[in-house]
Amino acid sequence: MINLELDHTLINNFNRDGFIILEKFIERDFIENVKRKFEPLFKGKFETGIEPDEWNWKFDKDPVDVTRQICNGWKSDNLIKSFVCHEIVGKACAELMNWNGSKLIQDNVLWKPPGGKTLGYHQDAAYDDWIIPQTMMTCWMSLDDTTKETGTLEYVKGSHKWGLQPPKGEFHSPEDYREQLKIFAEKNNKDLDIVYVEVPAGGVAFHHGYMWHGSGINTSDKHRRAIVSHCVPSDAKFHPTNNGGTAKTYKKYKKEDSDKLPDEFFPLLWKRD
Ligand SMILES: O=C(O)CCC(=O)C(=O)O
Repeated sequence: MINLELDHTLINNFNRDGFIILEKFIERDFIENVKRKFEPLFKGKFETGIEPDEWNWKFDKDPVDVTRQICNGWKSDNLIKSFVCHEIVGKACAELMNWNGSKLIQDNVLWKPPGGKTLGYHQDAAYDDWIIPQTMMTCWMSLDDTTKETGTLEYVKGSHKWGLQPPKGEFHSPEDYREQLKIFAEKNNKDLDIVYVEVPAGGVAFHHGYMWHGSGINTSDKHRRAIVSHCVPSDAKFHPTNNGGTAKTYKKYKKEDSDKLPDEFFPLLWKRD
């Protein structure tokens, strides 16, 4: 992974727009190896013998034209782990958000085949009301060249300053993937400045947990794959009572006598000292 020096310009751009996009992050040599992991993973062949926490698409079972997603592939595959849990990812997330450190709250292994359907617009932090503070920072690493036609990730510039809304609408394959965004924008009188993340394979985008984002249909004849790290501050804690969003899947890792996020389930990626 290419070391990332965050200068003032990048940090200022992040604060202004809610995201930064860089063309080079994963070295070309590694990309094919990571992509080769996708098929066995979605076929349920897990190198470590551990199932991921979410696995929403199975070969020969589910429709071919949807976006395939695994959450916490790091538990099942060591190469995926070496990227999504990399300290460079944790450091960049912490520095952009001005945190003292970062933990991985969840990863995604995403595969949008040709014709693959949409992912609805959402804000990542909306799904983690079960932690304090309710925040998030995402590092999205692309394994393929992306363009608007491949149904790439898209952002609404500056929308990280619009506050946090509870999650609404379909996440997987909604007919109109911008529906919730449009409802919110109309109600709150917001203009939409949409930016498509168009990067070569190995490129990266970092976004704030309040950023409105989603992705359209892959109308190209190319596969689009990405691995994603969703981070929270290293000192984040379980919320005592909130159980919304993804709590059903992840709050089970809370130990009875502690409100800390255990390192064995939420790995520490980087800490300031
Ligand atoms: O790659 C995509 O289409 C969406 C990714 C996403 O929602 C995220 O990384 O938070």
